[in-house]
Amino acid sequence: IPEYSLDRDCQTLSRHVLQQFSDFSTQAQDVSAIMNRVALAAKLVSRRLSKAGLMAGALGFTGETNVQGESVKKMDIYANDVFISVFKQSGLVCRLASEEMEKPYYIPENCPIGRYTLLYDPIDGSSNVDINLNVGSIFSLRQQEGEDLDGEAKDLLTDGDRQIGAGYVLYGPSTVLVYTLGNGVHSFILDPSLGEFILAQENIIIPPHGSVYSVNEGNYWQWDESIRDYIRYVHRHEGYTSRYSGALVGDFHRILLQGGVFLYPGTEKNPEGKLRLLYESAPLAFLAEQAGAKATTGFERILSVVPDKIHYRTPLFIGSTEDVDLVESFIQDRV
Ligand code: AHM
Ligand code: MG
Repeated sequence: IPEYSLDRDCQTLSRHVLQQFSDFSTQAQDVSAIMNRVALAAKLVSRRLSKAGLMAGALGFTGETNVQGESVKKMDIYANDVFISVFKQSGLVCRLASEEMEKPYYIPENCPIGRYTLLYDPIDGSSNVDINLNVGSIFSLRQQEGEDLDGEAKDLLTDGDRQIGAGYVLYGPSTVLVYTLGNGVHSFILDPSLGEFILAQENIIIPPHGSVYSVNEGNYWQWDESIRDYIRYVHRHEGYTSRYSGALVGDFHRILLQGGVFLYPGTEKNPEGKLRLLYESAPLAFLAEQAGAKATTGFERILSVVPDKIHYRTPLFIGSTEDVDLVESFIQDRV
């Protein structure tokens, strides 16, 4: 039985999204319909994850390799297809672009009237999936700009300030949805008995400094000396603590609520790092800035980066302003 505290008015996600708009314009209606669809995808993925260990054929690898050169998990495909199927009938989204698909997926029946493109990472932190640890989904919403005549989606290769909405779903002990439409960052918790996302926190602000630094230190010898200098700095100063879960959504969520910094620098083998701009770094950067914090490549605001391909990667430093500034000062001092 849900026992909400009496001072909470059980605001649902759909009502909250509508209230982000001052009118009932077409855009307000479209975006709330899209957010409802994202929430439906989240519920479907959440339900599957909660039972995956009991189901035959839900976990493990498919044997395929995706466009990123990574082994594909069955759950990656399931979640990728869930987003496609919930948006197929939406009439709103004309294209979907995801980590798991080399080229965007076109929904011909929604084109050209579909006025939006959804970019997403269906399962972020896939290495956690088979061992029942937290994973996430990340999404970014863009307005269709001009026509995509050659089907190459070149119009998506623009900066992150063009996002009209972004967010993620964290599948943890509870399923949490965090979103922004450019007017603050808000979080919702799925009440499985109601099948509704209920408001948990509005206008979240990331503290200017936090004790956590979150990075895969296994890459230490592959980093640039400036990043090693920063890590040596936190090792030598009191008050820092390390947390790294292998799922960006979970690591970012901790920082959203408690402050700190997440780092995925370039390495010798992959100078651009691992994380993809359009459906991983840019949506989280939009959330970070809306929560009063920062996201950079070390040199440039993540939201200003213009990619040259859909699966473009960039180093990512994101979190509390003072902590990101400190990382940046190490990087820029070396140049
Ligand atoms: P994925 O979307 O294929 O799971 O890759 C992204 C994930 C992030 O969630 C996480 O921060 C990072 O990759 C972990 O990578 P590594 O194992 O190199 O530290
Ligand atoms: Mg990912």
